[in-house]
Amino acid sequence: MKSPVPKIAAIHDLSGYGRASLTVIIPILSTMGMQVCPLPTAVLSTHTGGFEKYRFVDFTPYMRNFMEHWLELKLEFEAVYSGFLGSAQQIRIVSDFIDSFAQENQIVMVDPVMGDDGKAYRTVTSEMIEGMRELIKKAHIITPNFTEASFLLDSVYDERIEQQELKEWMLRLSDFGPKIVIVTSVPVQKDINLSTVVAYNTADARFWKVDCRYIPAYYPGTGDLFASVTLGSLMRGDSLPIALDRAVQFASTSIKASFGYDLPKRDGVLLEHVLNNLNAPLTSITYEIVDW
Ligand code: PXL
Repeated sequence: MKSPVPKIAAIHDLSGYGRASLTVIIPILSTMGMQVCPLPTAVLSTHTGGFEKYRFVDFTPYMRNFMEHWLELKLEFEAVYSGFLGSAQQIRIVSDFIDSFAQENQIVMVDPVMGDDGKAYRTVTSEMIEGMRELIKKAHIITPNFTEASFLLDSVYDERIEQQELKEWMLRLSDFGPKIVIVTSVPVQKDINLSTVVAYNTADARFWKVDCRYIPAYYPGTGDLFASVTLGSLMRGDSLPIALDRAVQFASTSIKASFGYDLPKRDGVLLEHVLNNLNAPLTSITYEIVDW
């Protein structure tokens, strides 16, 4: 019998402290009614955003073996979702995972985590960027931020990007293959306190955007938070703009719930205070259709 609870294979690292990657993804998608099955890429004592001397175990040597066990068990996943990957080899493993577990009506979401604010993370090499360009060909949905989009396209990161060029970026990203392209942290020229999430759906050739007021605090893990809420919402049957709206509002609520406390940013957002919002109806809809 088919389970009423959809299964999601989540290929991400497990950082024991600090609320990022799996420790954000699992509670969010569980609260939204989905079973998360983690295939860890690495196990860390803490995430790397603000902690020194973190301990790190690379899980690459075990990933294929674990994947083979799941194949032996004939496990089926309604979604495959990958995020931060530590090496070009890991990117190839994710690519093989997607091929091995492909099934009809499955959602493959690749969050090509590689950098932020125009800069690549320390672990990212040009071979990995090339590998990510190959991996996104197999995804249905990609969620790069503005920095990662510039890396994938080999285009210059420029916060003063014009609308026409942004549209071109979205189309060029969709040319890689994904049906839905979502670019986060897109700068808004007229207002430095604003950034926007822009999405393109090839199915109906429509563009959407949701504005996000900038909150002066950087919390690690908010990218994972945004992508997992978007995935959960789409899997529950929400439309793309509603899923984006829910994800932006949840990210904003999470940051506001945390900002009033004098706690280290590296601890992440106080997710436990806001998880229940994921099952509440959206009380205001802020998305816009973009007429380019
Ligand atoms: O996607 C956030 C993330 C994932 N994995 C590790 C991290 C971070 C953010 O700092 O350090 C190990």
